[in-house]
Amino acid sequence: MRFLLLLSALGLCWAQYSPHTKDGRTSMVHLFEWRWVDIAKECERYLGPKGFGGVQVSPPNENIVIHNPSRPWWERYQPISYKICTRSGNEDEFRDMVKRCNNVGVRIYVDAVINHMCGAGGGAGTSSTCGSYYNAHNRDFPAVPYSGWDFNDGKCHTGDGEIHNYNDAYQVRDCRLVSLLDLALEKDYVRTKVADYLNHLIDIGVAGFRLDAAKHMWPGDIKAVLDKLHDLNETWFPAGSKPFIFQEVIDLGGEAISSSEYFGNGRVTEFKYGAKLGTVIRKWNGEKMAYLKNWGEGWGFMPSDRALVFVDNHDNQRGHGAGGASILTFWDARLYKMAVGFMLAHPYGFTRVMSSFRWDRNFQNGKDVNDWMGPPNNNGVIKEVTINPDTTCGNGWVCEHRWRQIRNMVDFRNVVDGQPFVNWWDNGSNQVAFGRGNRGFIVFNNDDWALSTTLQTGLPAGTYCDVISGDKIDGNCTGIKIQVSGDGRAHFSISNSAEDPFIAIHAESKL
Ligand code: AAO
Repeated sequence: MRFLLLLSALGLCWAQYSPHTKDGRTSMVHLFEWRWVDIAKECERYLGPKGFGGVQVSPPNENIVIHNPSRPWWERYQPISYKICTRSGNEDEFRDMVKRCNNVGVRIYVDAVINHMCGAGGGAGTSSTCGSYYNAHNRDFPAVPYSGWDFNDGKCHTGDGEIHNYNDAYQVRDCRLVSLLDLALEKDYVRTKVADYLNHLIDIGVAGFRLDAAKHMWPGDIKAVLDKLHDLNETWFPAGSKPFIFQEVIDLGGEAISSSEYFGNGRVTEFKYGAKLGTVIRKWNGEKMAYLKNWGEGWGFMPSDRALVFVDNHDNQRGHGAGGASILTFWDARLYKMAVGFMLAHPYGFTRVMSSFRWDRNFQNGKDVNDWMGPPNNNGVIKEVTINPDTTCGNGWVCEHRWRQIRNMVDFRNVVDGQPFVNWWDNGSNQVAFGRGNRGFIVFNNDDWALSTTLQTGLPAGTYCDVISGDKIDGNCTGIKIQVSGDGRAHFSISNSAEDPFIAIHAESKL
C-alpha cells in the first residue's frame, strides 16, 4: 500500500483512470459515425473553444461491409483487420485529426473492438472497408493475421457456440456474442496483435480507449493486453502517461458478471446511471427528482472515480444493449436536456455527452424496425457534417453537443470542477436545486406546477446570466437574469411550461 502511495505521489502510478484532459476540461463527447475530417474541424471550430475535453470516435479499424440491410451502423463492430481504414476515413485523415484535436487541447478516445472479429455468418471474400480478404467460415483473417487457432470455439460449451445465459460467466466470456467470432485473448499471440493495434493508435497520439464488449473478455486477459501498451505520445502528454481505459460492462445487477471485477483495469461504464435518471425524469415507477439528493454511490452505483457516465449511448438510444424504454434521447428533447443538465452539474463520474444522427424511426409492435440505419450518407458514403447559420448541424446530424443548454452545461462542469455538492433543496416532489461550492448553482422544475422560491445559492452577490435560457454576451444576458444578494440567496421562478424548466448560473456567467 505504501509502495502504491509512493508511486502515485511520484506520478508513476497507472493513470488508466485519468482521461488526460487539458486543464480543467471535464467531459467527452461521442461523435458517433463522424468522418475524421469533420472531427478535426469540429475540434478547432467548436470543441476546443467551448471547453470539451475529448472525443470518443467510432471504431477506426477495417470492418465488414454489409449490404443487407444496407450499410448498418453496426457493421463497424465487426472487425476484419486492424488497418485504419473505414467509412470515417483513412490513416492519413485519422492522423491529421488526432494532431489537430490535440493541438487545440481536445483528446481522442478510440472505440476498440478487440473481443471479436466479424459474425460467423459473414461469409468469405473482400466485402470489407479496405478490401482485405477474410473467410468467416474458416475463421481466417490474413490481414491481421488470425486463423482458426486464435478463436475460442473449443472453449465454449454451449453446443452452438453462442451466449445463451448471462448468469454463466464462462459463457459470457468464452462463447460468441450475437455470433461474433470470439478471439482467444488467453493466447499471447492474440494479445500481441491486439496490443500492436492499440500501440499504433497510441503512437499516433490518442489518449485512451473504450473497450467494446469488455464484459465478454476475462479481466485478466484485458490486463495482459494493457500491460503491453506504450505510454502516451510525449508530443502532447507528460512522460509516463498511461492510456485512459473505460470498459463497456453492462451491469444492471442480477447477472453473473459485475462491474467491480474490471476496476483494476480502468474505469467502467455505469449503465444504471442513464436507466435510473431516465426513470426519474420521466416520473415512472413513482420516482421523483427529490430522491436524487443522494444520487451516485447512494443509488448503488460504482465508486465515482471508477465510473464513466452518460444519459444515453449509441446502443440504448435505439433499443440495442441495455437500459430499456426509460432511456432519454434527443427524440425527447425537453426531458433529455434536463437529464443531461443534471448529469453535467452533478459531481459523480466522468461524463460523456452523446452526439447522434437522425434516422427514420419506425416502431412496429413496440420495436423500431429501422434501428440498424447508418449515418447520413450518399450511396453509402458518409455525409459531411455541415453547420447552419444558427450554429446547429445540417445533413441529418443532430449535434446535441451544440445545443445551447448542453454546451453551456459542459462549460458549467468545467467552472465548478473540484467543488463540493452543496445547498441541496427540494420540495419533496420534482422541484430540486443544488450548488457546487461557491462556483455554481442549478434549479429544476419537473413538477406540473410553477416554481417560485428563494434559495441559498452559495454564490457571491451579483447579477448572473442563466446559461440555459441564454448566454452571457458582451457583458449582457441574452436570457434570464438572477440576482444573488449579499447573503447568497436568490429568487427563482420557473414555469412548468417553460421551454426548458431549469436555470443554471455559475462564477463565469456573472455580469
Ligand atoms: C449484428 C446483428 C446480429 C448478428 C451480428 C453478427 O444485429 O443479429 O448476429 O451482427 O452478424 C452492435 C449491434 C449488434 C450487431 C453488432 C455487430 O448492437 O446488433 O450485431 O454490433 O455488428 C450486449 C453486450 C454489449 C453490446 C450489446 C449490444 O454485452 O457489449 O449487447 N454492446 C457493444 C457495442 C454494440 C456492438 C457490440 C458490443 C458488439 O456497444 O454496438 O453491437 O461489438 C443483457 C446483457 C448485456 C447485453 C444485452 C443485449 O442486457 O446484460 O450485456 O449487451 O443483454 O444483448 C435488461 C437487462 C440487461 C439486459 C437487457 C437486454 O435491461 O437488465 O442486463 O435487458 O436484454
